Amino acid sequence: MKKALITGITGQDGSYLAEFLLAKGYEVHGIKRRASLFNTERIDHIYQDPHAPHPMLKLHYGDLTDTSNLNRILQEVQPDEVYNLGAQSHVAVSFESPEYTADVDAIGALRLLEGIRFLGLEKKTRFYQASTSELYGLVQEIPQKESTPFYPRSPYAVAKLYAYWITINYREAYGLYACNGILFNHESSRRGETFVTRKITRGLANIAQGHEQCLFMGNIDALRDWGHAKDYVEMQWLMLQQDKPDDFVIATGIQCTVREFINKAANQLGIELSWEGDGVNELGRVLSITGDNAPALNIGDVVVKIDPRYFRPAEVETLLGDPTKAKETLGWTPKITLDEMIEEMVAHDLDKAKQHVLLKSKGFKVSVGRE
Ligand code: NDP
Ligand code: GDR
Repeated sequence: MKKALITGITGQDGSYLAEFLLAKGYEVHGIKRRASLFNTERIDHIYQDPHAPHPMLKLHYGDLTDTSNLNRILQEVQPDEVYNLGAQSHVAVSFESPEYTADVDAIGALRLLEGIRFLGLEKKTRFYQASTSELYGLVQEIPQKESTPFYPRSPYAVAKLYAYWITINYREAYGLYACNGILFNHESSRRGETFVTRKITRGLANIAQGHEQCLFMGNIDALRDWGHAKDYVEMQWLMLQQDKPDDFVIATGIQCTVREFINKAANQLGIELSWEGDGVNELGRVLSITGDNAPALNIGDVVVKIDPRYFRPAEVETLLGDPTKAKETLGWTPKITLDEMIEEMVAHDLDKAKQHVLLKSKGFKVSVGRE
């Protein structure tokens, strides 16, 4: 039986990967952070009682900023595979907390690699690093592939650049089986609420049901290549099952703007939007409504506005990946389309919004969360 250690198991990808590995018969260990509130919502459905005879999912308290803690967990678990998914993963937040982001996202990767080496696990333990399309930043070539030069545009991307190269360095210097997955944006109904796709599906569902009035957005002309997280974690595993370690771009090869994403999500709710103004003073207004998912809205209501607060000090305008190498070498292809993913996300958030309506109607207090 193989053992896997996942950092970031409580995050979007960590939860899907843990599910995937458990289904493959792995003993899965995950590092969770101590928080003042429970933070295991995404993995509650696969939680196993530690008092049970042979739990296949085990959680350890830890933090990527804590070297001795990571070394102790590595020593205890002796993992066959380490998936380093833990990160301060929000690009905009990295401009507010650049030093912390560097500590977790750059030096965190080093701590794990050095731990593997220090404990003499370099022949046993395979290492996956969650690299990112943000490395391409100010784009030098479209579409972006493994050989496209990097030009990071945020403290997050610069930190991830260090993690990318230190992973390659440990592979070359110490013969470690270590890989970078250069993943383009991937989403799901488990996506954090402040990333743009989830902000849109959740915001529009809440507006349609009367919990919020308006969606305040930043640069809606940004172009992204969006896939589904469930498809992408399979590739993370595949990368560690090859004869030799390598780095791969994982993407759909299709891009659209944030504005198009908003239109598609609105359409799922039966709402058609019209747009007025330019990218800075733009408004999204309700043009038509069909079906009964938007009882709180009327024709002509403004549901999207631009708020300069959400513009970034340096933006990544366009990302489009070329996943040819992953398709040819790993036999990987994404299965879930953008439209199917948006349908899933909107259905999930509409369901939540309707639950809130019900709770409110019975006099219960409902917290919608604040960005
Ligand atoms: P999430 O933000 O959903 O999850 C991040 C995880 O990292 C959470 O479990 C979080 O814990 C944990 N974490 C944060 N800080 C620390 C820390 N100091 N020590 C230990 N753990 C920490 O990210 P995703 O699941 O979307 O992404 C997974 C990885 O892939 C990240 O490294 C991200 O940068 C990278 N990536 C993501 C892409 C995407 O589109 N989703 C694309 C390319 C790369 P907690 O739950 O307590 O906050
Ligand atoms: P990104 O994802 O920065 O690509 O990083 P995000 O969803 O935050 O932004 C995508 C694009 O949308 C624009 N945008 C907004 N973004 C947010 N969050 N909120 C807004 O209101 C808003 N309005 C417009 C952004 O400017 C940007 O252009 C994600 C993360 O998961 C990283 O960890 C990962 O490495 C990359 O994807 C690939």
